[in-house]
Amino acid sequence: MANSYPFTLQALPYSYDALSPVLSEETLHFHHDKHMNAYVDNLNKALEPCGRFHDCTLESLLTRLNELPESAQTAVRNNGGGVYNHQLYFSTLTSPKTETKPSASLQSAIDRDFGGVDKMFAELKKAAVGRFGSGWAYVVSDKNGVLSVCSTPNQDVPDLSKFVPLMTVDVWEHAYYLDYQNRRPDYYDAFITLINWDVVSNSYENIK
Ligand code: MN3
Repeated sequence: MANSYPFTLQALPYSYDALSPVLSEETLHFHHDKHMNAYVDNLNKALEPCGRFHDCTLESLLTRLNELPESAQTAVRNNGGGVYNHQLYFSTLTSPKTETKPSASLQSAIDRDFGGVDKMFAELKKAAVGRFGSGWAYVVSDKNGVLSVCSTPNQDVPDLSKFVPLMTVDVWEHAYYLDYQNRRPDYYDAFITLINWDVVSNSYENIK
């Protein structure tokens, strides 16, 4: 998609039934076509009167929120964050039948910083399940390739001037309610089988 105003809804890089049975076709239609689409539309509406910012990338807008007109700041934070988070979320998933694994350098960073993939996923689970209300949990890398887990409320994003988010779990109920109702831990356990390590490894390789 164009990475500046007007933003467009990025198509899913797989079919709507590709993540089934972990996430149903129905969930993907609602989540992508309705929820994510609304963030795109509302981001464009908020930016429409802010001509000076029409060439800015999404990442740049989200790291310079306080430079925007005050009347647009909250809407860009919420909806720009919503677009950023959902792009990351959907683009780093693949069918549970597809076998991918971390690249050698990502694997060694995971071993060094977490003590292995299982421990990384356990820490990410704590952040995802422990997030009160709606929000996100991430595995991020700093600019030196050091990995950590963090979480944000609402549609906030990690500090993009310091961190590159590599993968994320959407813990808004709209992401899982049709398939898991209130069982967020079950959603998490199934969700991590969808991670597309090829995409995640590629974004890690591009940091250094
Ligand atoms: Mn969502």
